[in-house]
Amino acid sequence: MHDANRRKLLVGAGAIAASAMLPKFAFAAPEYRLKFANIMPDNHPLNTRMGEARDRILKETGGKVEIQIFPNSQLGTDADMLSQVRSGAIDFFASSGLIVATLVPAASINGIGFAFQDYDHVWKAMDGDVGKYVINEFAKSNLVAFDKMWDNGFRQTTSSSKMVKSPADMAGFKIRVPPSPLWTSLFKSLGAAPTSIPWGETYSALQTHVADGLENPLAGIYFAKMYEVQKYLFKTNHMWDGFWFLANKRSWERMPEPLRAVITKNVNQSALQQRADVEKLNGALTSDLSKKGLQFFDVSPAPFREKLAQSGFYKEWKGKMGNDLWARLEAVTGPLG
Ligand code: X2X
Repeated sequence: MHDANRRKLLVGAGAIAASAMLPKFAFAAPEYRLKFANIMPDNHPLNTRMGEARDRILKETGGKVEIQIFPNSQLGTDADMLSQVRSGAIDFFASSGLIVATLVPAASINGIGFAFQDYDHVWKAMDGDVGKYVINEFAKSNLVAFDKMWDNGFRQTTSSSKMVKSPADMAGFKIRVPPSPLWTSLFKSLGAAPTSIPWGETYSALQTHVADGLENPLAGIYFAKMYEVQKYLFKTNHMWDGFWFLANKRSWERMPEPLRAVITKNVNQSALQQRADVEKLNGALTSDLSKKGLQFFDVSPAPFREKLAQSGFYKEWKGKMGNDLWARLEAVTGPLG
């Protein structure tokens, strides 16, 4: 089917499926109906907290601004939604920094392997000079990035068969990664055989052994039930990733400033609450996931990091990110590589 037709169909189907996610308040017809889409399940904190933001925005604008939420890849893959937000077919899109880096390369910066020790480092960088740099790069592509990133989490490695306790165990490991150059580069540098698969197709790819492994935050593994198709979890903490909340520039700027202020305030408020949710969940989910049958292993990240350094990963990505952005990151993390 022609791409544009397929997209139209998907948008139609999504609108029906998402009707349960429409706001509860009754006002006169809204002046601005805005679409927000993403790949995460509807019970992930990204969507539950955005649901709250949507309700507050509707109320505080007296019904003028109504946001419709399309979760769970209803409108297609991340790549599809990235084109939709660029064309204005949707107004808002929440995307992994690394995935949207296919358009804005600087947005890969948060995914540099083993860069962040903890959340303190993450938010210092992303709410500070690293984030400012990336937001400025988004603006050059006519995307308005909100200044508070949402949390996806620190990523762990899972497998359905193989033990992955050391870099040597990575050799030939068929691991699913999201479609993005940094993810592929990181796992190739570790000696694995990464395969890029959109999130919506990941469960079945693991089920049919198109890939044997996954790397994801605990919340992603939990809400998408990946424990049904994976057996072991290795706490590699190899990367932190979050979601940029992006707006189509034309659609954003056509709204009067006071309405934009209400949206910004409420989306950022929900982002901060969502960060707390995800951090808590990623701590609490270990026992839930164990009960579901996932077996946990603590591994030492240091040898993985050394392997990355030896393979030239840091040198390569410093070159790609440029000295300015790299220095902003190292100002928080200390020297990398
Ligand atoms: O695709 C994934 O693995 C996800 C949802 O965790 C991202 O980080 C984009």
